[in-house]
Amino acid sequence: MKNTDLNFEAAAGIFAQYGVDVNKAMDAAAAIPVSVHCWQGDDVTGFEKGAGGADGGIAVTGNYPGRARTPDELRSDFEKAVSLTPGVSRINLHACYAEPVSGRSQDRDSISADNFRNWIDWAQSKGFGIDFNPTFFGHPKASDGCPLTNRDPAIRDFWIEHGRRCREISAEIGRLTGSSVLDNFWTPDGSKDTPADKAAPRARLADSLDRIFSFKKYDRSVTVDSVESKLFGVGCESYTAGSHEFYMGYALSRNLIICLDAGHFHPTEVISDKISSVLQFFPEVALHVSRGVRWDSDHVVTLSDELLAVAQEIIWNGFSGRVRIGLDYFDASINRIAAWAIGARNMRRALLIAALTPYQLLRDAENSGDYSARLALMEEFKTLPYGMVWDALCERCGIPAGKAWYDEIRKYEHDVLSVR
Ligand code: RNT
Ligand code: ZN
Repeated sequence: MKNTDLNFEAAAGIFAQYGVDVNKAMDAAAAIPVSVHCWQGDDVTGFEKGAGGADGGIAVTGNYPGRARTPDELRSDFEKAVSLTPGVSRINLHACYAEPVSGRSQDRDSISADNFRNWIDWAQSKGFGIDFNPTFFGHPKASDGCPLTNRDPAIRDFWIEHGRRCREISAEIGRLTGSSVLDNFWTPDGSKDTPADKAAPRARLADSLDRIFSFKKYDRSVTVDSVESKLFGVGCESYTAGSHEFYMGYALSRNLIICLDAGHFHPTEVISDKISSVLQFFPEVALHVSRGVRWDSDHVVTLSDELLAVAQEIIWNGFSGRVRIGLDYFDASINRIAAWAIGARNMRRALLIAALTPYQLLRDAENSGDYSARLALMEEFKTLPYGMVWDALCERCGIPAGKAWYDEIRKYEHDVLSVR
């Protein structure tokens, strides 16, 4: 037997002593869809003429060589990253990744599913479900960072039409793929300095959103709209119209769902703790799994306590069917495909660790009021041989165990990225 098989047998025996079926845990962790964002591969640039780029409070730093410059390059890079990530992946598209139809680019208020035909055909041929996002930034009509709260009704109308079109596109993709599309709305609307009026922009935001969401209703099995709150961003440090309270109230009253981004709260606040709260009142919740370092910096997701806590909340509570997991980070200071794969692998690794943890024993201790045992077991379980099972999961998915996956990144960098 090879080493990884021996390790797996040994690990399976240890988990079995705690009543954990390793194979069941692997299957459960691998089956949960993780929506991988397309925008790590090209620094949130997109492919429109005369528009593009991260602004409105988000920023990509770094200039590592090899950025994807075309849709085909981005698709090929995405495939590479996902091929090194075990489990079911989806692709999360942004409207700014529209492609021209018959050589003509459409502005954001006139795009349709036709602009995503290549993405849809490609995703279907690879078996990726698709999620979608309107793009309310990186555009001349959003240069003041206030698309949906703008005082100019013509600017608002433009973006309302964009939002409506993105909902139509999401519904069309959902119908074509047979897989429900999460259509996530994040808008930068806010202010660098202290506003004299915080209420009026929020009233305009609610009105703009109402005009977008009342326009048509779609079945949940086709598409679901989510709204993503935020506390602050670069250049909008003092105020964000779409705060958490705004969107909790908005989504509940309009029958939408909310999206919790790990970088969008006060730095000591964690999204893991919010999942079981919002799921008391919403049928589903969406996540943007990210990593803020001092600010909403969207660093690559690492295997942190918070990532493990997110995975535990999903798996230990049986919430996997109610949480739409998405990734949201962008780092251009390292190999972008490595960044993509490191974060996506960590999300999956955290799900596997959560599924392997003998949490029933923790809950038994808790339910019998034995908090000493609960703490003792929690600490013991932190060092169970999860890595050996992870290696086995990678091998079952055709990915080399251990650090050997990284050789593929090196090879791709040499063969493909370095000649761009
Ligand atoms: C911005 C939000 C948003 C974006 C993407 C590109 O702070 O997190 O989700 O990162 O839409
Ligand atoms: Zn986000």
